[in-house]
Amino acid sequence: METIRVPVAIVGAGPVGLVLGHLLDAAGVEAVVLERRSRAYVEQRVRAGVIEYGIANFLAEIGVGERLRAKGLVHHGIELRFEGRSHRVPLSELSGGHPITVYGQTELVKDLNRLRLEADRPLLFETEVEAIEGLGQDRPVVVATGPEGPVRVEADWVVGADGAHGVAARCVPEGVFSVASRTYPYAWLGILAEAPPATEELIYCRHERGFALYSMRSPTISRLYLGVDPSESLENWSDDRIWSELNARLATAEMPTIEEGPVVERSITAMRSIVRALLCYRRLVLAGDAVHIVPPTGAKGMNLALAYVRRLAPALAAEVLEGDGRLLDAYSDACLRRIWRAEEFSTYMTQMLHPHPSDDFENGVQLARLRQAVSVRSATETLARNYVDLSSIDLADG
Ligand code: RFL
Ligand code: PHB
Repeated sequence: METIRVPVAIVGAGPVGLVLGHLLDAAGVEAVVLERRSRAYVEQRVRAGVIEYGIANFLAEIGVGERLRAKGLVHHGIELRFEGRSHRVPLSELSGGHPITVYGQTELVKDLNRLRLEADRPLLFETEVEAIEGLGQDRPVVVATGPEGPVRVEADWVVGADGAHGVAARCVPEGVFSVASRTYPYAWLGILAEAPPATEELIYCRHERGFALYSMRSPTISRLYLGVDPSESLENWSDDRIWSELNARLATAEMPTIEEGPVVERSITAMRSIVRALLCYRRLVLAGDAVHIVPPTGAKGMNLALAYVRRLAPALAAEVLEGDGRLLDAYSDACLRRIWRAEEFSTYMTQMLHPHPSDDFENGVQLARLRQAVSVRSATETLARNYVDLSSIDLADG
């Protein structure tokens, strides 16, 4: 059995675990990152596309902005499309000149992996964590299995950055923290297509047939989503059916058809919200999707997680290097405020854009909200500022 002794063990090499590892490294704190999947798998797992203004700057500041700046698509607006008409939300104009960057999570993960491996810092792929033992003691033990057999990591602190289905949160005894959640009656069928985007900016579309989102990854790759019933199965969706449904929902007089191309990836993701009310339990800290899930309509999940990981690194460093736990003590409360703001915005966007087949009241309210969002300046501005950078709006109580 391989035994590793290290101040911090990070479970999960998603964007959160990798950014945290990088920040700890810069602060002089040694960490090991354990990832159950292969490097190739995590570098191809298609997910987020939109990076907030402040997060793009943060990534550049910490040295992972080079390819993001070179290859990321800078967008100054998004479109809301409903009742067959397009309405542009001028994001930059309404948020102090700040754009968003469209850059795939796959690319960011590639950048972060490369950085860590080039710096010769431990990143163990195909190493699945099965349990975290002795959480109440000074040195918890991470029990895992890697390609060569069992691995045991004795750490001062363990960070569960292992996503929505990870093991870390399950190691906390039941009843220690409450979990607030909501399941939405929608799912997204997402495709990646080898087709040049037919539009320069993202289109969020509410159509009587359902939601649609037109996004992209590069000048030659489109990323499109259809709102579908959560019970839908991919088998029912041939390429022809997907394109014809996208066309039916997105078409307008100015854009009668969309550019089609080979579909290279497809998946269905059910929508839900989850908030765990505590981020630290003894010597375990949870971060990212391990703590919260937001529906993807606001493009907030990864942005939210990275926004507070920048707080977690100095808090852990103060604890590990100086035995000063004050920052870590304040960590849960500060993050939870931000998490609830992201839930609020994501819920607002989700509920406004997904029609209900048989609820005329809900549909009427949605359309009234959409009309307000595009015609009342203060409403458009609030949407724009929240979309571009959640932290650009200061709330009275911080
Ligand atoms: P991740 O990315 O899920 O990474 C967790 C990692 O932990 C590993 N793991 C384990 N490793 C070892 N042992 C175990 N027992 C393990 N269990 C799990 C997993 O293999 C994985 O590599 O979580 P992290 O780092 O917290 O990052 C969260 C983000 O991935 C997520 O919030 C975003 O993808 C959400 N999201 C979006 N966020 C945005 O900010 N902007 C967007 O535009 C955006 N679009 C989206 C999205 C998520 C989507 N889906 C598929 C849920 C669009 C979609 C469709
Ligand atoms: C994406 O490009 O994958 C994307 C864009 C906007 C969202 C969610 C996902 O709200």
